[in-house]
Amino acid sequence: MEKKIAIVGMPMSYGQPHPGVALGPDAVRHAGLTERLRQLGLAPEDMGNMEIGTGERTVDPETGMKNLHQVAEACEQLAAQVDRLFGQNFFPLVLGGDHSMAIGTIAGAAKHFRNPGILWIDAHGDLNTPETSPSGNIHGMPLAASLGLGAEPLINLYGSAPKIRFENIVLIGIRDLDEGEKRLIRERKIKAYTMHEIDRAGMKRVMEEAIAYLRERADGVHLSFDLDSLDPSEAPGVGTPVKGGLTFREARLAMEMLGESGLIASCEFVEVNPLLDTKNQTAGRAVDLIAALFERMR
Ligand code: EXY
Ligand code: MN
Ligand code: MN
Ligand code: MN
Repeated sequence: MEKKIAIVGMPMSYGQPHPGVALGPDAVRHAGLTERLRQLGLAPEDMGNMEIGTGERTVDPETGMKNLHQVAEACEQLAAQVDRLFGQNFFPLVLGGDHSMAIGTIAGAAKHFRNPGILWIDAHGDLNTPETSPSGNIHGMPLAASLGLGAEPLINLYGSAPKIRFENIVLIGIRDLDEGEKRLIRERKIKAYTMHEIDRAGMKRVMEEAIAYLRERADGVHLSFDLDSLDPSEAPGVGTPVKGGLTFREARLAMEMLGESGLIASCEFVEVNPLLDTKNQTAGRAVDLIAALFERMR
C-alpha cells in the first residue's frame, strides 16, 4: 500500500454504559497491532489517543438521550483529526471505543469524497433515533446520525447533514434490530445482509455483492467494524454480545476480500472492552482482522 497508516485511539465510552470500553484502543495496541503491521512491511504511525472529556454522565429529560453533548464534542474532535490525516495523505485506522465515535470518523472522512460509502459490519444496525431507541445509548444511533436522522448536535457536527446517502451503505452481520431500525431498513431500502443471508449464500458471495454494490456507487468507502459482529465465543470482550455471530474465518475472509478490492479509504475497529474480555482475546482478533485487511491491500 502506498499510503502510510495513521493509528488513532478513540477512548470513547459515553455512547454506552459499561466501564472499560475506553481501554479498547490500548488493549489492541497491547495485542501487538504495530508489530503485526510492521511484519507486513508497513510502517504505521501511532498518533496516540484522542482526549475525551471526563464530565459527568447525563440523561436528557426530554429525549432520554445519554451524554449527548459529551459524545458530540468528542466526535467533533475526532472528525477534525480524521480530516487532517486524510489531508496529509494518511490512511486513518481508528481504534475504539464505543461505536458512537463513528459519527466523528465518518464526518471527517466524508469531506474527502464526492460520494462516500460505508461498509458497516455489526450485530446491530446502529440505526436508532432518539424516538426509536430503547436505551438512549448513542452507540445504537451512529449510522442513523450519519444518514441525517436524529439529534441536531450529532447530525450536523463537522459539516451539515447528511454525511452519507442511504443507497451508499451496506450492513453485514446484523442479527439484533429494534422495530424502528427494521422499519427504516425496509422503507429506505437499505442494503443489509443479516446472519441468515450469510448462512444461506456464504460470506464469499455476500462480500462479492457488497463490494460490487459499493464500487458502483461510492468513490471512497469507510469500513466500520464492530467486534460484536463476531460470535461471542470468539470475541467475548464487547458490551452488547449477540449469539449466532460471524466466525473468525468468515470475518477474516471479509477483510481479505475488502483489502483486495482496493475500495477502502479509512477504517475503524470498535467496541473492544478489555474489562469484559478473556485474556485480551477480542483485541487479539481485532489485530488479526486489521492485519488481514492490510495484507492484501494494493
Ligand atoms: N439496539 C440497541 C440500542 O439501540 O440500545 C443496542 C445497540 C448496541 C449498539 C452497538 C454496538 O453496536
Ligand atoms: Mn455497533
Ligand atoms: Mn454492535
Ligand atoms: Mn435490541
